[in-house]
Amino acid sequence: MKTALITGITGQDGSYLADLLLSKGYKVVGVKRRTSLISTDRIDHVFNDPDLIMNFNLVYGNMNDSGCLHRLLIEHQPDEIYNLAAQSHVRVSFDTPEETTEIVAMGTLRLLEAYRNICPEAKFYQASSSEMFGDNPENPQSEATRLMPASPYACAKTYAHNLCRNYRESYGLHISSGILFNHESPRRGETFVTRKITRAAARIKMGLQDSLYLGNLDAKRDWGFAGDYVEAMWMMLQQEVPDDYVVATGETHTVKEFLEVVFKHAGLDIDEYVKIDERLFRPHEVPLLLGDPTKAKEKLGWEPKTRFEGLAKLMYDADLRGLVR
Ligand code: NAP
Ligand code: F7E
Repeated sequence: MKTALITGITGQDGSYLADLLLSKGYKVVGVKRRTSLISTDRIDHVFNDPDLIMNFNLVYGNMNDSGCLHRLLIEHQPDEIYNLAAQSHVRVSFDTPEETTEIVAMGTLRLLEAYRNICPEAKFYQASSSEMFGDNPENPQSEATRLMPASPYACAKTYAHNLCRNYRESYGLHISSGILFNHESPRRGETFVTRKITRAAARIKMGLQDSLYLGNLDAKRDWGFAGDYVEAMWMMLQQEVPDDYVVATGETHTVKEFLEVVFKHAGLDIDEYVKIDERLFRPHEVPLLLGDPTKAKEKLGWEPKTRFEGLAKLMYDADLRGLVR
C-alpha cells in the first residue's frame, strides 16, 4: 500500500485529493495546522466512513515549523508528497505579504529540505499557480510563458516553483509542479469570487441576504472543477520523468459572465442585488488568465470533464441544497 502525505488537507484541493487517493487504495496522511475553530468540514465525510478512516491519518503540522516537517517525514516515510498548503488568497496576500511568503515560499523550502534529507526516493507535487503569469499579456499561457508575478502571493509561488525546478535538477529528485489555473467547487473557500457569487445567490433566493458586493467584474479567468484538477496532480506523480504542466480548460470568462450564468440559473435579477464596492478592487489586478493545457493532454492524457456553465450551476445548486437541508 502506497502512503501519500498531503499538506493543506483541510483545503479545497486537499479534500478532493484525499478522496481520490483513498479511492485508489492509498494510505493518506493529512497535515493540518491548529486552528481555534474546527476546520475539518471538507474531510468530515472521511471520518464518517469506516472503510475510508482506516487508511486516513490526520496529523498536526505547520509549514512554518521545520522540525515538525522533518518529524512527519521520518514517521510516515511517504511514497508521494503533495504540497498544497498555502495562504492562497491573492487579495489577502497584499495585506499579509510576510505571512504569505513564510508559508508559500519558505514553507516549501522547509518541506523540500526535509524531503531530500529523509525520503529522496519519494515523488513530490508542488501546487504552482497561473497567478505566476501575472502581468504577462501573452496568451494562452503555457509552460513556456514567462512568469511575471503581480502579487505577494504570486511572487512567493514563483519562488517555490523555481526552487522545485532547481531541486529537481540539482539533486535528481522526482518533483513535478502543476501550474493550475483557477479551479472551483462546492468546497471552494467562501471568499473566492465564484463561491462568493453562488453562495450569495442561494442565500438571496432563500431570503437570507439582500445584496452582493463585488469588485472588478471585467477580470477574466480560466475556471475549471477542482475534482478534475486533483486527478492531474496524481497523474503527474505516476510519470517516470518529473516535469511541469499547465492544468486548465483552455476557455476564459469574465467574472460578470460567471455572475450572469448563476443569477439566470437562480432566476434572479443582477441589477436588483449586485453592487460594486471599490474596496474589493486589488492594488494590482491580473486582467486575463487563459491556459493552454496541450502538454497535460498529450503527456498525461488529462482533460477537464466539467465546463464553465456546468461548474457555475453545480456550485449554485450545492449551495442551495445546503440551505434547504
Ligand atoms: P485552500 O482551500 O486555501 O487551502 C489551503 C490549505 O493550506 C488549507 O488546508 C490551510 O489550512 C492550509 N494552510 C495554510 N497555512 C498553513 C500553514 N502555515 N501550515 C499548514 N497548512 C497551512 O487552497 P486550495 O484552493 O485548496 O489550493 C491548494 C493549493 O493550490 C494552494 O497551495 C493554492 O495556493 C494552490 N492553487 C490553488 C488554485 C485554485 O484555483 N484553487 C490554483 C492554483 C494553485 P486552514 O484550513 O487551517 O486554513
Ligand atoms: O478572484 C475578481 C478578482 O479571489 C478572481 C486562488 O485560488 O486562483 C485564485 O486566485 C477574480 C479576480 O481568485 C471579487 O479581482 C471581483 O480578478 O476568486 P479570486 P484569484 O485571485 O484568481 C489562483 C489561480 C490561485 O492560485 C489562488 O490561490 O475575481 N473579483 N470581485 C473578486 N474576487 C474576490 N475574491 N472577491 C470579490 O468580491
